[in-house]
Amino acid sequence: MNELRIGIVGVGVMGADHAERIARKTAGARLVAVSDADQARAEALAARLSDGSAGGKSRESSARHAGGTAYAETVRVVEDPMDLIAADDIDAVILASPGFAHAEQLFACLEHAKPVLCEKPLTMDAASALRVVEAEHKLGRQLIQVGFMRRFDPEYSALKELLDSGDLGRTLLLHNVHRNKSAAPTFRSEMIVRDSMVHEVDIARWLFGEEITRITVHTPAPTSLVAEGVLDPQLAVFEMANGAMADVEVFVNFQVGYEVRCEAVAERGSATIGLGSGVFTRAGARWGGAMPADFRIRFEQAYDIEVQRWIDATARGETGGPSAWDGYAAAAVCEAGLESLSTGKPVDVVLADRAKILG
Ligand code: ISE
Repeated sequence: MNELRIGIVGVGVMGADHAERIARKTAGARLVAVSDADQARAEALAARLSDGSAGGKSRESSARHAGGTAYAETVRVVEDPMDLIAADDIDAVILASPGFAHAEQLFACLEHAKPVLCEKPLTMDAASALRVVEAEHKLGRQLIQVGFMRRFDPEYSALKELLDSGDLGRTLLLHNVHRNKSAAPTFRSEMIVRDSMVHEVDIARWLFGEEITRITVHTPAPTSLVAEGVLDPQLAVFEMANGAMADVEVFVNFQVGYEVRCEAVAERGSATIGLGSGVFTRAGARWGGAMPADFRIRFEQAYDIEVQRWIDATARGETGGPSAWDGYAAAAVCEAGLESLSTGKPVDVVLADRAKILG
């Protein structure tokens, strides 16, 4: 089986992380091209991964490709992301561009029948996300996987398995905590919903196997360590279609480190993940361990598993994982969440009829 030839659109934090992952860790794929609005950033990454310093994987099978800027032996820079998506020597695409660029790029992937791993959010609003779902459905084959990587995290997977086993009875509640050490000053209140809370939106839908029907976003007095007007932390409550509930504290300027916890409360017990499975020490009248600095460290394994499974499935001509519908449903919940953020009131989630759309 030939290696899957991958192109990455957007090589900021996540795109660069995936590029390194494909260069160093995954099997069965190689990075062929990258594209970024910041050409210099794309060039620096391509040069770094092309000059043999990537380490780990053998570059022997890599060929020099025509077109684009010539970069050492392997990775080329393509100025226009549409050209990268259309290129004959790209079998599959990772979209890690800003969310506002996703809709157009996803339509291009569908047009060229390119399997695509799309970082969240699928698109910026529910209406455009639904158009993506419909366009993919018309093709009659799943090509889009959304980057809700927590589903691949061993702790979340074990929790899901436990809840699905029924050993604890019916799941009644989820309590979630999602804290980042710090966020850029440009990370406004809306982004806390759309970029951060969206993970708990997906996790609640996935763990319960139910849609979210209503969301309320509360905004306690903000920390003094953020710019004027940024509502951080936020406390949200999701109401599930079956009557269960989930709450989440999202606090993106926690100062200490990265912390993601989830406790599921069921009829006959509870289960908690994210307590920090690293080395715990007891010394000098203190006990504890280190906290990861950010999500790339905490969820490194989840990203590795996510991308490797995507490569393997794509090589088999399949796509699995979180679907465009999951991306659309999350977008619809976030849209209602943004309304609740501004009004402080509960907002019903408007979701298209899945059976009507997907048959
Ligand atoms: C970021 O985009 C992520 O996806 C992280 O998992 C999340 O913790 C962070 O708040 C987001 O900004």
